[in-house]
Amino acid sequence: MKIVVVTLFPEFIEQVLKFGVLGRAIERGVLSVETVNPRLFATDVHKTVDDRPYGGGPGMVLKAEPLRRAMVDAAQRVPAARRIYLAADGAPVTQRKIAELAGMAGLVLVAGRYEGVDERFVEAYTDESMSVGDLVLSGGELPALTVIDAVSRLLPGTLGCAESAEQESFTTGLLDWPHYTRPEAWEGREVPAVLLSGNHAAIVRWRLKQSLGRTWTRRPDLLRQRELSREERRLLDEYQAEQDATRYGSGTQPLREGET
Ligand code: 9WO
Repeated sequence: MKIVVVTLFPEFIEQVLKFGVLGRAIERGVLSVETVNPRLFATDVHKTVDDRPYGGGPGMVLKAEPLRRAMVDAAQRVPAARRIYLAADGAPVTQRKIAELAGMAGLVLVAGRYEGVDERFVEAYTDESMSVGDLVLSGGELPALTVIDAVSRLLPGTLGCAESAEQESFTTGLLDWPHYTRPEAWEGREVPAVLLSGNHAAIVRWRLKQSLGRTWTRRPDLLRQRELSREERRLLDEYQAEQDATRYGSGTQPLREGET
């Protein structure tokens, strides 16, 4: 798969591509990532890519023409690519969306800067806008790298079978289970005994229960989107009952202000 990033800071993108899973995917030829800098397509002597916003207000806006020329160049490098603008007000990116993108021939990711880009470019030269979270950053490069990283993990050949993406959070529709490694005791905290038992079936069951419980506690919205099997429902009931017992049975209910 080829991804081209339209960015004023190519080095920003290129540095991150050297590391970890992303670097390995590129080394293995599973993924290629290129950058196109709109500044190279600015026609004036000062290489101007931004200008003041019509209607006044703070900040500057990226001009449509240098972006258009950069997009034309990018599209020639990866024909039939999905063209995505990374914006705080874009559609939220989900793992399901990432899986859809991973099945495409190529992507062009546009990373904005300043206060944004001329809307006419977004309308005419991108297919969709995407957000990686309800937050405003200094630019679209980190969101673009987030999308690239998540997509790369789903490309065949990136992860070994041991690192399979199937069991990852969100891929199962649930949050991940807790992880532990040596030593068995650390600062008075023990590794759950089941993980030391060697009983694989019990370990699988415990992990599923923890994933269900964590999703219920931290992201009930995800749980509402997911059908539970009879066994999953039973495990979650067990988890919830244990939580209640911990909360009310052992007298460790934290004192609220003013209580004695
Ligand atoms: C800059 C600015 C300066 C003065 C007054 C208001 C301002 N708003 C912004 C602004 O929102 N800049 C954005 C920076 C313009 C588009 C690229 N930038 C960006 C993308 N920030 N955060 C994202 C982003 C993208 C995807 N998912 C989450 C956040």
